[in-house]
Amino acid sequence: MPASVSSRALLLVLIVLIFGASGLFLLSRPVQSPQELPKERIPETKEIPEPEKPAQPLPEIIPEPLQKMSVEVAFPNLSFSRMVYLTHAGDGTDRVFLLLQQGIVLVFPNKEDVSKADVFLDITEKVNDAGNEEGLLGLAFDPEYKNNGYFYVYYSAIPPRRSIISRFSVNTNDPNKADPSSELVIMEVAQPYSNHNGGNIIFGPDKYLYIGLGDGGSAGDPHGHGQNRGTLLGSILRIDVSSSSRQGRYKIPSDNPFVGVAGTRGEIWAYGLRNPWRFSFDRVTGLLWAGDVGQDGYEEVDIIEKGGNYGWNIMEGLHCFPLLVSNCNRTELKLPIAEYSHDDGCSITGGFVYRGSKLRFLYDAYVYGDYCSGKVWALRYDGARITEHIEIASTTLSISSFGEDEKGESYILSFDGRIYRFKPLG
Ligand SMILES: [Ca+2]
Repeated sequence: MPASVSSRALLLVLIVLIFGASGLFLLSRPVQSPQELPKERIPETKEIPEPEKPAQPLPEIIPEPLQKMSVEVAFPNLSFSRMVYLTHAGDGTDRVFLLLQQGIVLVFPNKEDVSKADVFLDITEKVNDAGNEEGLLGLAFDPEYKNNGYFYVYYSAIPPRRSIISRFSVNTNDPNKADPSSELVIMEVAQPYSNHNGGNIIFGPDKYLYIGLGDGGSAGDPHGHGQNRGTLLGSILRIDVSSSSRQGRYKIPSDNPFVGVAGTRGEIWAYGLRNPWRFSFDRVTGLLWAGDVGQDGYEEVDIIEKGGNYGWNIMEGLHCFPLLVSNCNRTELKLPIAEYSHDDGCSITGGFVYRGSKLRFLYDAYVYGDYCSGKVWALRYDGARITEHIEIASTTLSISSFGEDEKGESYILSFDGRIYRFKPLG
């Protein structure tokens, strides 16, 4: 009967389609399962953090397994000393903005063969970069930059020794020039020592400005700033600069965790940090990822949550501090999602969750590296646990920072004076 023959044929086609497809699917499955990864690189996840506000819905993209890569120079005609950050204005122009520690912001078009960069801002006269960790350290463009021309910088100054967060404006006649006379100081924070200045500033998906401050420096946090919520040091702050003026330089969002709590500073979003050197929001999930620099033995990756105590100086990574101490009170502490020992480096440089389009096998992965060893790792996190985690590149670079362009492509800044990007092997 024609009807029955046609149903059987249809069934056969369906079977071939289903099994054929799943066969292909099996072939394209990741070769490396999480069980095969080194155990010490997959610490237990203690808690599932709630993102503050997802930036956009999760796209339906199945990332390819993480792969080893090499690096190559991204802009062969450009070279600058002590580059410490790379970012974009978020205004649709796809320009690259580059920070030089001495106090200069450069701007150039995002083209591989670009031959020169323009000076966007030069505040070297204001900046103290005498210490290795001092200088112009942070740059963030206002979420409304396209309309208001505001951007923010973080720099070190003397005397007295302090960190300054300021707003500047773009020159209304030239988009590649800022107006150096437009400075509005938003915040000043006294610094007892030259090291552990933090220096990262970024806007969250909530349009508030997040500011990273180290513990004030020296070694071992001699003044206990990390655990002291009465000081801004050793913390990531969250402030509202949307109506900043000479009268009211910033506001404290009313939903900050310690607003109204006696003996605390309302600006604090999270604390117990030693020197958060680079943190970033995942463009898709809204999670805040940080690299927190360790002291004697361990470097850590944290997912920063509202009100979280990240442990310093009770703990260094997943270990009691000092490291000879075998017991410490871990109650209420947020432990790192990952750590590595000083066998693999000496100072973490936190990066980004890769959301670009050029490297499918890196999509959805948090990338971080080490300043001393030049190693770069990537991990994937499903909201509850790490599902993949490998060393993706072994370089000879002194990685001062990672950077991200407007399209979400990643860059590596090295103190050899070059800007690098990842290059697939083979
Ligand atoms: Ca910690």
